[in-house]
Formats: sequence, structure tokens, C-alpha cells
Amino acid sequence: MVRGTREAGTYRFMNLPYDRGQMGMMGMGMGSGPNTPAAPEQLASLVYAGQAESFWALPEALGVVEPLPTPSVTRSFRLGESMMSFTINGRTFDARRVDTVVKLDTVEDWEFENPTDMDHPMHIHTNPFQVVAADGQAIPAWKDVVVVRSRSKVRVRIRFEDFVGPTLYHCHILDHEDLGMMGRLDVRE
Ligand SMILES: [Cu+2]
Repeated sequence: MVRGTREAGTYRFMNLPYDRGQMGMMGMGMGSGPNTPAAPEQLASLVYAGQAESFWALPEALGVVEPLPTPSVTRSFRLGESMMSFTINGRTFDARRVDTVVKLDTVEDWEFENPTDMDHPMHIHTNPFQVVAADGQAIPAWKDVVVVRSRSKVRVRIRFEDFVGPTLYHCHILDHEDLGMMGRLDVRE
């Protein structure tokens, strides 16, 4: 989303460098794909004129999000890299294999541990989650992606609310998920 709140004119839409770490010698530079330029590069021009119109009144406040309650299960997901693959708990993705089974209408904590040299933005399909702060309390804001920085851990809290069936979680960097950093999650009654 781009907000046209400045002076009318022509603006550049840029792809900026982001240091997400390096794979080390074995990876031969793999993993720093075309979406991470070495220098800023222009993707498009945006031209606008006149004043923006308001289509509706904005609400005074955002909706209230309650922090998720204490989880019944805690799981660990250890992220890994090897020469030609990216892994979760040592395995690359296989659509026929069920990696994680959860029970409908329960709350779980998922801890992503990233001992690698690269950042991994982890995405969970279907159910949004809340990030758990250092004090163990969930931060009351819904997310579907969280960046797990190199050599760090992130804990998220998730409720499996109403969907039953297979779904997925994966690193949101395209080359990482294509090389295996994805798991299948089955929600069962
Ligand atoms: Cu990744």
C-alpha cells in the first residue's frame, strides 16, 4: 500500500537492499536471490496529482485484540541450512508427510530457533498468531509472518480456531521455501 500524502508529483518505487545474512562458503552465495539488490533499484514510477479523496471516515481506534491464553502445547522448530537445502527440524518439505498435528480449538506456542547465518521470515497459513514477549505474555496483535533473525529465537502463540485439514508453514523467502524450508500442518478434531 502506498499513501499519496505528499506533494503531487512523480515518485520512485524502490527495491532497497536488506542484509538478511550470508549462507557461508558452502552455499556459494545461494539464497541471496534477485529480490535483494546490492544497491537500491527502481521498480516503478508513481505519478499523482491533486488531492486524495476520502472514501469513508476512518475509525477513531483500532479493534481491541485480546492476548491469547496460556498454551496447552509448546513445539520447537529448528531452522537449518545445508549445501543445497533449507530445513525445518532437519527435514525438507514433502507434501505427503505430515510434520505437525494439532488439535482443533487449542492454543499452542511455537518456538522458531534460527541458528543459521541468515534471517528467515516465517509464515503460518490459515490461523494468525501473536508474538510472545520475553515475559511470556502474548503481544495482542495479529500477525501471519514473523522475522526470525539470524542466531535468535522467536516464540509465537497460535489458536487453531475453526479450520480442519491440511495447511502449511514456511519461510517466506521464495528460494528458501523452494529448497525445502516448509512443513505440513494438519489440524484435526
Ligand atoms: Cu528463509
